[in-house]
Amino acid sequence: MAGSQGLSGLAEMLVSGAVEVVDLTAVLGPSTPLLKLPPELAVDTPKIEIHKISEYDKNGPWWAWNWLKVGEHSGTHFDAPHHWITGKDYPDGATDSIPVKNFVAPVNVIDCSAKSAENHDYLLTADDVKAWEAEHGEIKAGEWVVMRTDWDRRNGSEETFLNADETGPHSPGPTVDCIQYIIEKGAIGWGTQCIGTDAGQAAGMEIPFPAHNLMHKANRYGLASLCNLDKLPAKGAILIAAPLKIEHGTGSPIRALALVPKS
Ligand code: 23J
Ligand code: MN
Repeated sequence: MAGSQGLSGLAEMLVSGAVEVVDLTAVLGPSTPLLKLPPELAVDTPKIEIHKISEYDKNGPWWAWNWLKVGEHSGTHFDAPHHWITGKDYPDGATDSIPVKNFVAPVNVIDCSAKSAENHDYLLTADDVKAWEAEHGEIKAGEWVVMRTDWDRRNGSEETFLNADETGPHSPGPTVDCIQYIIEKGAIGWGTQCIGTDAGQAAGMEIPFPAHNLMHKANRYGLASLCNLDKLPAKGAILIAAPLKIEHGTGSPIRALALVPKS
């Protein structure tokens, strides 16, 4: 069978290192930057807490363990369709009902790092994506599209990561027509290296938060706070991004990984 032959090839390449596993995940802890919403509009996700139960002491002499307080949309995380009002009714749109097949898929990496360094409000358009396809090849149904901005280099502090001033947060993201285009192409999801899948200024777009509104309306997914996209090829890597199976969950922190052929 073609499938088993391909998989034995992959097994060999994983063991030999011909295929590398790249970590696309930020450390999750009390200093993880979190989204700040306008207080008149919404309540924010709480700060992450890690509480020790025991560490080889009177509370547990031979073992160490912790309990966590963590919002679903914290750090490197997955957005399920159920997260947004436009996607709320899909029977397979929550963390415990999404088909697991969708957690392993090819990934297209669009490098916007230079433009995002120059303009913190840089927006990727449908025409930009088409130009990228002309150079690197078509985006196919069932594949992820992720926006490389190298924003993970700002992840050390909430201030640099959110990049807010009196006019609000400033971080790159997609336009409405960009998201409409990748949905047309059959993309399984849209990912970014910023705090959320939408640009910092996305609340003011003609469709507010288009990555959330339109992707989830189409029963598709989002990934936020991805790291190390500079280590991936434009095409050819496999993304593994599986949320915790939270009961009727809207998303979850993930350990995002990429399988990358060594060049
Ligand atoms: C809630 C409200 C607005 C946004 C978000 C969450 C996210 O970015 C998220 O983490 O899904 S923009
Ligand atoms: Mn989210």
